[in-house]
Amino acid sequence: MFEVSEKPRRVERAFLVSVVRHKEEEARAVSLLEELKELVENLGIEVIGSILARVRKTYPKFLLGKGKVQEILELAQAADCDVIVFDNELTPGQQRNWEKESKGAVIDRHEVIIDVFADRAQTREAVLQVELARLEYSLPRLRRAWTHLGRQRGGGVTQRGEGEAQLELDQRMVRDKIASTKRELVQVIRQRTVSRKRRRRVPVPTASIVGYTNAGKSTLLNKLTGSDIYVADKLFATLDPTSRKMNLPSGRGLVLTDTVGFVRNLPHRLVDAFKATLEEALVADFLIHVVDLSSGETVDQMETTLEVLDELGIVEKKIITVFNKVD
Ligand SMILES: Nc1nc2c(ncn2[C@@H]2O[C@H](COP(=O)(O)OP(=O)(O)OP(=O)(O)O)[C@@H](O)[C@H]2O)c(=O)[nH]1
Ligand SMILES: [Mg+2]
Repeated sequence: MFEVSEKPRRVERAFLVSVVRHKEEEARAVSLLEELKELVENLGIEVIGSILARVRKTYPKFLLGKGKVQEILELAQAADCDVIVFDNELTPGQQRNWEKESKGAVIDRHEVIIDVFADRAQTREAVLQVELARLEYSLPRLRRAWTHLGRQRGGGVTQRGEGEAQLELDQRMVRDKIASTKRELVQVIRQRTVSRKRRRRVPVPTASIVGYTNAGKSTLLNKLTGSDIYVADKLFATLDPTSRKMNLPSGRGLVLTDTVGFVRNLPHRLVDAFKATLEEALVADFLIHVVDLSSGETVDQMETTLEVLDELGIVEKKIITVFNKVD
């Protein structure tokens, strides 16, 4: 019997890969790769090298053609890396093929983001939400040599025959675990909703602070309300919504809620998982969108935030945009 939430075996040296097919995507890919580096380093993994692979077409087996695959494997080997991280999304099959070929761990941006969230999760609700996202991510990937689930079987590629039966067993266990996690989440969310409703009985207007990760949302909340919630120069410092009351110059009160930040190519299952948390934003009277003017990616980051809000069904809410980091 194994523990589903077991921590991944420590990998320490990463080689990053970004695949671009069109010249016009290149600038964005470079900045995404920079962001991926930050995310990976946030996990305590050193980034040793990276490559922006420019290709004319992609292939189903490895995403890249044979030549490029060899080139990347040689580079990663020469740098003595124990994990290859793709900025592009890999299908479960591609991931498996890469791991077979490299005999090491191969992960993608989504897995990195889920791991960062897992690292940060503090409350029971956040822990459960991340757990759910991780389980759903792992379900089609149970055959991997390096899954979070597979490693305690020795880390070897699952043998066929016996492996197939094991796979079915694993899938059933993961499905059961998904179901029980969902049930527990419903309970936790119900409790939070009750306390929110209680708060709402007092007719104080509410606003949610939303925006790209590291934009300065928590800093703004602290400044406005004189609180000292956690602020840090790292991605996803905040995962849980925190509400604080402030007094407006007019003498009226306003309840402000800090929310989880967004990031480009945020895995859909994480958006799904955090929907409940972001509901705080859904029920607010208006939103405060904090934008980091110093990032060099301001427009892209603004668009990402608006897209995620759209995905959450928040379309007709008044938004006050705050341009931050003007210094
Ligand atoms: N230079 C400068 N830095 C700022 C400003 N506002 C916030 N910061 C810094 O930006 C970093 C991120 O701030 P946070 O308030 O944690 O950002 P956040 O949007 O809550 O980030 P997440 O919770 O990680 O999504 C911290 O190091 C802050 O000190 C600003 O106006 N100017
Ligand atoms: Mg924050």
